[in-house]
Amino acid sequence: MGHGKFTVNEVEDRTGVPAATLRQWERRYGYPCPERSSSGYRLYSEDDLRGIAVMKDHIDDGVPASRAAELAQRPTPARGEARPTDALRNDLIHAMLDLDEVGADQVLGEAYALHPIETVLVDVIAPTMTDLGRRWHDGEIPTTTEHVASNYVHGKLRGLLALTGAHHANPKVVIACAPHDHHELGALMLAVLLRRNGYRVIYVGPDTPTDDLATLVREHAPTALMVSASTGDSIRALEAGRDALASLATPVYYGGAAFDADPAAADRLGGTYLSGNVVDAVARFDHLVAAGTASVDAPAPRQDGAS
Ligand code: B12
Repeated sequence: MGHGKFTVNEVEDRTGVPAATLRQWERRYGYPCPERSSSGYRLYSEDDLRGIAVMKDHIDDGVPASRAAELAQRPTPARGEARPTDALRNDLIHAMLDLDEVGADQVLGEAYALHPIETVLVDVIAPTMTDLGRRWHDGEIPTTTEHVASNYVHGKLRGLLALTGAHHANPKVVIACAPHDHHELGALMLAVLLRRNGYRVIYVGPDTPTDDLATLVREHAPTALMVSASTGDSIRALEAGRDALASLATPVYYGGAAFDADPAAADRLGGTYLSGNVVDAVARFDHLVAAGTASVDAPAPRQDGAS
């Protein structure tokens, strides 16, 4: 809004964007769309000036001009005002529907700047994937869109995991997905959050045979084994290999969408169901470790930070 008072040449002087480019943007992207004087000259407002500067910055950063034009037209949040997570999630979903990784990076950048990582994982990224999964299931989006989004999120979570580094002296936790289960994003979130809480994480990853997992756990004697399962088939695969994990001295915790739908399956497997979302699950696990009940053996004392 605001009254137009700058001619195209004045805008060029102030923003460094050539007059010809401004007219081209207007023609192609409908932005900026200045008022016209009675004789037909373009008159840009203060808001236009701000928006043009924003659009130029985005383009300089490699954002496609059409997307930059959209971003330039958004109302700027007041300083220090955190946009709520549902708005960020909506933006992330739309960036993914557009296969726009640059746009997604911007949303996540804003999210990390304004909210704790825990909140970003559980309230922005996880529900984005669930929403895309629903759209895929309903035939609204092709498999390729879901794949682009999964791979994008996978890369981001791997990056976070690498950034959180490995700890050496703290209690060790092994994390793996059920046999044949390629749904890895929840397990990665769990790994990131446990590391942030000071645990040493051995991240095994997707599709892990139970016999091999049991061997690894016997050799490394972690404080806990955590297993993620996303489908009913995965629970059946775990049940088929029940003895390998049920006979371990190490306590086994089960989680993931399949256990959220059928928590009793964890009991049938001789393990413990850890509550639904990863943040609550890690908090509960912390509590068990502090109380000395997470492991049959007394856990190593907790130390804060890396050693
Ligand atoms: C991404 C995705 C994939 C990707 C996974 C990529 C990857 N690298 O992880 C790929 C393409 C591989 C895939 C494949 C398939 N998928 Co899929 N997929 C999904 C999708 C869209 C999102 C899953 C996801 O990442 N969610 C985000 C994570 C963060 O959330 P979450 O898993 O719920 O985990 C949360 C908690 O449970 C917790 N958590 C997770 N693990 C653990 C573990 C512990 C110990 C704890 C404490 C907590 C915890 O943390 C998370 C955050 O709080 C879902 C849709 C949906 N509704 O979820 C379908 C979905 C899970 N897939 C489904 C299906 C059917 C398949 C396929 C069979 C499709 C096919 N026909 O090929 C294959 C099976 C492949 C296999 N053998 O595993 C179905 C499962 C139905 C069912 N209940 O059996 C779903 C629900 C889609 C649907 N509506 O039909 N999929």
